[in-house]
Amino acid sequence: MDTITKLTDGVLEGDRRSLARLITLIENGHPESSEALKKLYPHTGRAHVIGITGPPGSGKSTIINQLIKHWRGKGSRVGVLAYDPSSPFSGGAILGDRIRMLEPTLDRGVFIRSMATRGELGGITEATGDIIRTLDAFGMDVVIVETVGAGQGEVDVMNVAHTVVLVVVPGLGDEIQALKAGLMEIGDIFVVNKADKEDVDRKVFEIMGMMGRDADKLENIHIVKTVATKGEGIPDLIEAIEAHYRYLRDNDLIQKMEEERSQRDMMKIVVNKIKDRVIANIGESNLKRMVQEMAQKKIAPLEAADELLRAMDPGSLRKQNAQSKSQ
Ligand SMILES: Nc1nc2c(ncn2[C@@H]2O[C@H](COP(=O)(O)OP(=O)(O)OP(=O)(O)O)[C@@H](O)[C@H]2O)c(=O)[nH]1
Ligand SMILES: [Mg+2]
Repeated sequence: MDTITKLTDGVLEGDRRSLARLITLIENGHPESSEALKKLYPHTGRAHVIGITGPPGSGKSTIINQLIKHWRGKGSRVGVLAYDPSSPFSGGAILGDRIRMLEPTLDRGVFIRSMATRGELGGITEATGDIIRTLDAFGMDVVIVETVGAGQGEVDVMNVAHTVVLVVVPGLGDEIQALKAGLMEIGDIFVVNKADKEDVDRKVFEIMGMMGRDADKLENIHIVKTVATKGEGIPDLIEAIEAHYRYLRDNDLIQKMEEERSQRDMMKIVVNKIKDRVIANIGESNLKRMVQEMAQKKIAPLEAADELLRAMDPGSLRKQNAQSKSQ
């Protein structure tokens, strides 16, 4: 307990080692990490959370390095949470520039954490929201979450990010299917990266086509062409991200998102707590018996669940007791 208090205080005081250790505890689902999160909560709500998603190798980490470089140049503090097995982060350095690769350890305004993806598609886990809040409480102005766009993951990134940037590259036919299957709806900003390759404009038109819009409405859609390795188009991307954040703030949408997020978080905790109580109430051996009976088809899961919940409800317990007494 002592350690948790120390770690929490450390995070609020801006101590990076405390931050790193607390994130590990949260990631591992350490029971005491919820104490820390409770204490950090009033200090959250300041950071702009940006999700960057897209197919493997599309250049997400390279783009993030450029974004870090820009925001650090303006004095903003940046936290990155990357579900990114290849993890080529250099903290704003251009790839290949070996000296600048040392930057993240020297620059106290950047904190990059690569996470094991543990097989979840896209990588967003139960702990992601809590880790973002921890980075927020630490004092990050921007928190970036990188996820591999493969399956359900990009949809989940919406639940944790204010602004979602979808990165695609020219000439990848198979990803079009994925885009059609709902991916397009989640992006607030579309980046066509590797614009130094052929077929860039075709890609842009494809995206517009999928969005059902005309070429002359291009300015209304946030589609940005970038060559991340050279930093080309990055100022446009930054402008699009900042404009999106302004739009959210000016229309009270941040507050609305926070409300939805809080409700979702709370309900998840309620469900887990009820589950724990139900199990504690019935006891492991009774639970095992019920499970066996369900497997033998003597009782349906719905009946078993009702029975468990009835046993939990003090009102019905009282009724049962009264009935058995009067008999
Ligand atoms: N030609 C070209 N190559 C690029 C560009 N942006 C990134 N790359 C290269 O593409 C490769 C993948 O870039 P990453 O930034 O690691 O891509 P990623 O999306 O983070 O990859 P994963 O995290 O593994 O999914 C690297 O070799 C980059 O140097 C670009 O604009 N043009
Ligand atoms: Mg990456």
